[in-house]
Amino acid sequence: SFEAIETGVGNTQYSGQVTLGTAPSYTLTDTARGGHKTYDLKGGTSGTGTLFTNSTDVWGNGSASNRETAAADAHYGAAVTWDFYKNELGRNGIAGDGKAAYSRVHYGNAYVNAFWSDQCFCMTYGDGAGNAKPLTSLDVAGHEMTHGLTAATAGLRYSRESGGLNEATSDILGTAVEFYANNSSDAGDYLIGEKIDIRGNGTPLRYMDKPSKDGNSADYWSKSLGRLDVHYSSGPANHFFFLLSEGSGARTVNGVSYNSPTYDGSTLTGIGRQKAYKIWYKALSTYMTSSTNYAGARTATLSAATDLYGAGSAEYNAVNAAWKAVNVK
Ligand code: ASN
Ligand code: ZN
Ligand code: CA
Repeated sequence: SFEAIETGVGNTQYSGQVTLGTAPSYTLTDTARGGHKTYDLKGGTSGTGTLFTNSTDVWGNGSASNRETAAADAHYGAAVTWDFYKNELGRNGIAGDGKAAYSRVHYGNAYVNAFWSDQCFCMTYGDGAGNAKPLTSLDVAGHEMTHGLTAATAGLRYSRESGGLNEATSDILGTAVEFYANNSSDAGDYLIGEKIDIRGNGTPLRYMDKPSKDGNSADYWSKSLGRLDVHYSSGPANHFFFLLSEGSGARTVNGVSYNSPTYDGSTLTGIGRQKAYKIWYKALSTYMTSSTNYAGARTATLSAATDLYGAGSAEYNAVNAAWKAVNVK
């Protein structure tokens, strides 16, 4: 049989007007991407919710007061992440089997978070509260979906150093997704959650060039790193990814200025973010395990760089230098 691939128009809050995968007369069902669906929890905190349905194929109006808007953002985020996995990582969905996860929006009341669940194999987004906006920005969607990818591959345990590496994997690939989208309303950056104002003071949740700018994250590995919350012990790996991609010192990318320090005062030249995320993904999916720590992440990424670019290649040497620059030797 033959199935038509339907698309509608999404008016998102964060990414402008986008094309959404929909099914006829009309639901948020992305037939071209494993059948990913987006549901309305309507303030509930359990179950699947109600599939978004509409009499027209236009979804949301760019404002959070329209309940389809968060759905448009979430549906778009899942689509771009799916395409990034497929086209950049050569991976057919989160589990590599072509099956879609699903998304749920409007979770709870004034909920200021988003999360992945292995139980439902789904992403869930709160509406925010006060200044904090809905948690449906593209980098957050890529971050949450990548928790599913990590669970399906290395399975990095969510505590101590492996937990920091789990969090960093979500920040690294969520950021890669944001760049990959090449969306004029949401240019790529090395900041996490810059659009959702989760702190209410206009600052992003995390900074990859210098993680300590958030007031909590570590820039460098130390023996006590594993005592930090996993969202802060991710710092040295996020910093590694920035240095490997862009190099050290001052740099402006898509109009955002960064200044990335090194532990030993060394000066680094980046190899570009595409090579950097391909190395990270290869390490994650081939060499890392549930108990991988920072020393293990170093050897995993060096093995991945050898596989992809050769032993002693410029890329291999850059991986080595970037880990040294965050005090992993
Ligand atoms: N939004 C958070 C995260 O993805 C939820 C959590 O704490 N796991 O890290
Ligand atoms: Zn996370
Ligand atoms: Ca970002």
